[in-house]
Amino acid sequence: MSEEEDIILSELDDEELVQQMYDDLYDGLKEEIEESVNILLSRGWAPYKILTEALVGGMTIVGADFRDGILFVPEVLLAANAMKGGMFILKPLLAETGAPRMGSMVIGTVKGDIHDIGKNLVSMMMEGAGFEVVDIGINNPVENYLEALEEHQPDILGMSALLTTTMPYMKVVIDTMIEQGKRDDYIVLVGGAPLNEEFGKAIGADAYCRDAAVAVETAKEYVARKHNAMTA
Ligand code: B12
Repeated sequence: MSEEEDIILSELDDEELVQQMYDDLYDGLKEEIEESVNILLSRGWAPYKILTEALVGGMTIVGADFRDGILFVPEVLLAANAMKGGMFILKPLLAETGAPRMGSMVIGTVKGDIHDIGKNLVSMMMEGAGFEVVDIGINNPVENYLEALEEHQPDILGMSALLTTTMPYMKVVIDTMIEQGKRDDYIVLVGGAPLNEEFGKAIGADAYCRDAAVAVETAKEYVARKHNAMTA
C-alpha cells in the first residue's frame, strides 16, 4: 500500500485538505474529491469558497500542466470529471440562497468547443443568484442559440469558448442576431479563458466576464438597466 492510500481525509486540517484536493483533482480521483467537499461543508465552509478555493484552484494547476505538456487529454478529462463530482454536490447548495428571481439566461458553449466546466460554473452561480438558466450544452451552432432564444425569451444570452479557434464563432452568432433584427432584444455576455474585454467589444457583445462572480454582477447590472429603460 502506498503512502497516498493511507491518508485519512477527515484527519487533515483545512489547509492540508485543500492541498490534498489539488492532488486528488490532478489525479482525477472523483470519490476523494466528493468526500473532501463534504468534509469542508461539514466544517462550515461556504459552498462558494469550496468552489473557488479548492476546485477552481485545483483546476488552475491542471490547466498549467496541460499547457506545458505535462498532462494530456485523458488525464485532464479525469480531472474534469472529478471536478464535476464536487460541483454536483455544491450545485443545490449554491442555488439555495433564496435570492429573488432576477431574470433569465440561455447559455451554451459555441460550435467546435466541448469545454463546459466554466459554463457550468457560471450557470450554477447565476442560479444561486436568482436567475433562471437554460443550459443548451456544448458545441452549439448558431441555429441552437436562435432556437433557444425564441423558445425561452431570456433577458441574457451567454456564450462560452475556451479555444482561440472557436471564440470567433461568437461573432457569427451575434452577426446573425443583427441580421435578423434580434440583437437588441438580449443582453449578450461572453466568457472563457482566451477572451478579453477588447474581444468582447470587437464582436459586439455587451460585456466580457472574466469569471462566474463577475458574470453574476454584470448580469444583475445589465438586467436592472434594461428594466429601468423599459419603465422609463
Ligand atoms: C479541462 C480542459 C479540457 C477538457 C474539457 C473537459 C470539460 N468537460 O470541459 C478536455 C480534456 C476535454 C479538453 C479538450 C481540449 N482542450 Co482543453 N483545457 C482544459 C483546461 C485544462 C481547463 C478548462 C477549465 O475547465 N477551466 C476551469 C473553468 C472554471 O474556467 P473557465 O473555463 O475559464 O471558465 C471561467 C471563465 O472563463 C468564465 N466563463 C467561462 N465561460 C463563460 C461564459 C459566460 C457567458 C460568462 C459570462 C463567463 C464565462 O467563468 C468561468 C468560471 O469562473 C484548459 C486550460 C485553461 N487554462 O483554461 C484547457 C485548454 C482550454 N484546452 C486547450 C486545448 C488545446 C484543448 C484540445 C484542442 C486538446 C486536444 N489536443 O485535443 C481539446 C479541444 C476539444 C474541443 N473541441 O473543445 C487549450 C486551448 C488553447 C487555445 N489557445 O486555444 C487550453 C487553454 C490548454 C492549453 N494551454 O493548451 N480540455
